[in-house]
Amino acid sequence: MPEIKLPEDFVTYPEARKKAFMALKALKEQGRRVVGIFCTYAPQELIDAADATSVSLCAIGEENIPAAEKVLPKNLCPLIKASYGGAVTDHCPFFYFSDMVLAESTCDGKKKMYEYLDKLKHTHVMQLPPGRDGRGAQEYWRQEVVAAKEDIENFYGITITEEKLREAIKLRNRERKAILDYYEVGRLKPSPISGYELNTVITSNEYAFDIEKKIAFLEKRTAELVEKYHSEYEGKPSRPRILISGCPTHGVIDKVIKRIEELGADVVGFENCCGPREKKDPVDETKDPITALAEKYLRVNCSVMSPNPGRYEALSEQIDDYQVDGVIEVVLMACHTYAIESEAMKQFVTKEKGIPFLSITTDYSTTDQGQIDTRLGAFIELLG
Ligand code: BJ8
Repeated sequence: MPEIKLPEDFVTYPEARKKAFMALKALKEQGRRVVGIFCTYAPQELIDAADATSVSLCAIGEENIPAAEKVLPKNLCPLIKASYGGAVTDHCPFFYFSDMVLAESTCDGKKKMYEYLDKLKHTHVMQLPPGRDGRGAQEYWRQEVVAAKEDIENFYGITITEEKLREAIKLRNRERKAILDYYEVGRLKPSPISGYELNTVITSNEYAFDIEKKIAFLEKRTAELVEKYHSEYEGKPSRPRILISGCPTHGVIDKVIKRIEELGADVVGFENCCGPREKKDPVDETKDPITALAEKYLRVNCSVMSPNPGRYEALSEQIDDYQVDGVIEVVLMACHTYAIESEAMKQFVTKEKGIPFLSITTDYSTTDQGQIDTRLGAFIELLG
């Protein structure tokens, strides 16, 4: 079985979460404010500017699902069930330590789940417009950013100043740049980085609460990888290069991402929320901060937006820039918005971009691993 290229000090996602739990506990003991988030639409700068730590809440783990199914329907996306299950059972230490949750009305399942979550802990739901280009959408969403800011202020009895917002925007833009540079190592051919590492590190980094340290870590690792490319990989043959698209993959890293690489291909990029989706797009530092945040976060290319033209543009650019040989789309079971976009994505990738496309629908269980391996194996063989 081909070996996956990993750094010596590689930390798996479960290990990173365990470490983060201790770090967050220490922060709480020092009296730090903590706000939980779930989604890429969450304007983290609002939380930073409130002198609070934002933490990604657990949305993975098959063990979290049975408790959720006591309240939520079984035929719901595993990410939503694991989010609620982790919270209601206290299996998610980050939810336990959060003072409140900043959420958004993305898909129907998530927004209805938040009604139950709010009974456990104050959950502010920002109401997204159904499409980013609809009449009044921008101004409506700007008002939602204002409302979220005011709710955080009222909750903590503080004022979020413009100066604090500007500082937060600058810091998060530097973080975005460091993350983007790290992702873009995947453009090198042959890739010196494993997609398994990319997915793990970026997802684990959501638990690195010191942003300056996170930036320094990513800059160092990016420099090491570029150096490694020139000394070990440049000019050598490449394995088939895969781009991942669709739903977030942090709940299926081992089941899908790692398996693709064990079966002989390189995952070189992600066109999903585990990838550079929002990192490529900094917040405009010259504008009024609330307007700039509203504009930036409404540009996230998620299938909950209708229409969602940005996803085609992002896919097209990434296929070219990362010299991709095939796209594998991961759709979480019962995720209607990504499932519906799937046929259009297939047509776009195969007809417009002229490369093969495979869509896999799965959940967090391991019962379909054999079937997934068979499909991945056949696809990779097709790519040669
Ligand atoms: S911005 S992708 S993180 S919503 S997979 S819960 S859409 S039924 S996770 Fe997502 Fe924000 Fe979009 Fe990104 Fe619903 Fe689909 Fe489940 Fe989903």
